[in-house]
Amino acid sequence: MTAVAFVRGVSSSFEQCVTARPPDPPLNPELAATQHAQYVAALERGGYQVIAVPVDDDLADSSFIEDTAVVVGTRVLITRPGHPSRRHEVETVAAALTSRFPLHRVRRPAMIDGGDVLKMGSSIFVGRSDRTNEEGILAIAAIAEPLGMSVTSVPVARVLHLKSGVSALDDGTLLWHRDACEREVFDGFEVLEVEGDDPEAANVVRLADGGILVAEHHPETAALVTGKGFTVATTDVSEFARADGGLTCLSIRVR
Ligand code: CIR
Repeated sequence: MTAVAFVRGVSSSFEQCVTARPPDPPLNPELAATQHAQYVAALERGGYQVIAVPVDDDLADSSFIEDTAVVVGTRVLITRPGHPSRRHEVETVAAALTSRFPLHRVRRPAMIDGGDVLKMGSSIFVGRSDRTNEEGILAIAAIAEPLGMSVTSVPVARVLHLKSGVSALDDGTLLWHRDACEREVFDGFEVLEVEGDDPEAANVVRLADGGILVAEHHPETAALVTGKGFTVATTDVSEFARADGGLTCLSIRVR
């Protein structure tokens, strides 16, 4: 099967993104759009067929498409994002996915952001965070467990999403920053600790060709991942980082 990545271009209202702290200087939609195009090119070089979901200029955060849908095996769960301002993002994404996947829906009071969902082979770790609640985690379990996958709820308190500080290099190896969650959650997996003060340094994208895409502003991560024998590509996503997003947030990947 061809590996596919769904992306959504940058809204002209990008400077209104939800952020923990007001960005200074304000977010720059033009710079973000340039970086987004480079990110898409990096996905394509890494073997993904990229499918663009239509841009919506009223939805500031909509380029963080990962939060709107979770792919579990052959099924897709359309989320109910944890931040109310982001709930309208899902319909256009659902319309783009519906011809390819059976879609499942999450009902109130469940909330899920895809940024909280980390897949490692048949193990799925889901952050219980400000954006994802227990009902949301149960909704993922309801579609994953019948497929033979396990779902583990992971308390997340110091970062926005679980994957703000953890991500997979392959099905058995992950990058982890101490602010994301307890390390013991991943007993049985090889855990590479990312040091330093920025948990997002542990957020990387697995490319379809087995390479790893790393944010250009985290050269220490690139060195760590290269040292483990992975081929590393880099791209500049600094403007998205200022909007509290990482590399994974900008696509929904199906490998
Ligand atoms: C938000 O706060 O929802 C956005 N500004 C950032 C979302 C980042 N998404 C992700 O980590 N999956």
